[in-house]
Amino acid sequence: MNMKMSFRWYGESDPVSLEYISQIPGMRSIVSAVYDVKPGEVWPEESLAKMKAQCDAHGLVFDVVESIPVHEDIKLGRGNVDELLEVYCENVRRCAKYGVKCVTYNFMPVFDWTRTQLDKKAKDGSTSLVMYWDQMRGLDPLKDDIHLPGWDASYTQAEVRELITAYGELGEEGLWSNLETFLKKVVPVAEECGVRMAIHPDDPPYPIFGLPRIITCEENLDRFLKLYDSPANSLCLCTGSLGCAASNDIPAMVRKYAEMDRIAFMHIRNIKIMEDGSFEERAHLSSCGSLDVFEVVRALAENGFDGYVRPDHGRMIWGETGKPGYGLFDRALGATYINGLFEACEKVQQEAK
Ligand code: DNO
Repeated sequence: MNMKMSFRWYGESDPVSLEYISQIPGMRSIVSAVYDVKPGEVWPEESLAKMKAQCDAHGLVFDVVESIPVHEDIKLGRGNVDELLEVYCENVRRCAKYGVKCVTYNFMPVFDWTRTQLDKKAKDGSTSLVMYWDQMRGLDPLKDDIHLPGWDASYTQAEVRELITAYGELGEEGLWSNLETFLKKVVPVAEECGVRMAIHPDDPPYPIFGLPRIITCEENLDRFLKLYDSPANSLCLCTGSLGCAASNDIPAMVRKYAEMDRIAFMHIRNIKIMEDGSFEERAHLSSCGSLDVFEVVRALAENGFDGYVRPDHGRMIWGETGKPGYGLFDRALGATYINGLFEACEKVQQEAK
């Protein structure tokens, strides 16, 4: 298989061990980061060296970083942007020095992904992450104290309000322009050191609380890729994030960007879109959700995709407890399913030759 199967690992504090990860059939790469350093600070080389050594010891390759977070001031284009961009570039160089080939990041204002519940119980007793509009409606971050699960708890409510107001004033075009500044500075450095930068789409791919969201749909992904035309400026195509908007045809998007060789990293998971636009994270299998995972893999396989793939969020099953979305069991099932789809697609392709 050309693609490189990978697994996210949160470091030593992760209840899932590297030993267990290495026991998943076909597992090759570890996706991780230095998680104990704030955005805007340089990552200690010792941390990267240690991560590499730990992975090596288990026959795994530490070659994907998720994420080097982008400081809010870079996204907002204020404060010490030049200095912050310099630190960002230095972190890319340091990752490369320890063997990293792909760096994931996102350009979402203030918050990363948005969900209303992280342990919604399904009929079979498994739990997963969900976003229900009836739990969101009526919340106003400028007035209410909002603590949605998974949101950065290090901000005070006053700071959150200030940021939300600043992004409101910046608007989508302002965010695009700051993204362009970021790319023009960071991508040349990535090119120099053999790293592919992979932007993660907005999750979900529409505005939340009026915050601008730009990495959301085909038109905007096209615009993004044109801002800097290089394989080092690529996508982390997350099926579950983009897939929450029914207007995104995920297999078609995967096919298009794989043909262009602009996908560095695939996050593969399935979601079920509900009638009112709410969504639930589901098992990876196509029949469990709204996405055709077979068509996604076929589009990759037919284009000889040789980037990284990871089974994204899994449900909590078989009594496992741990970091929501990031348990061992369901993600291992996801990896095995995805491996099976690749094997089948590639064999059929070979036979057709
Ligand atoms: C959620 C992840 C995201 C992702 C970042 C990338 O589980 O897919 O948090 O890591 O958006 O910067």
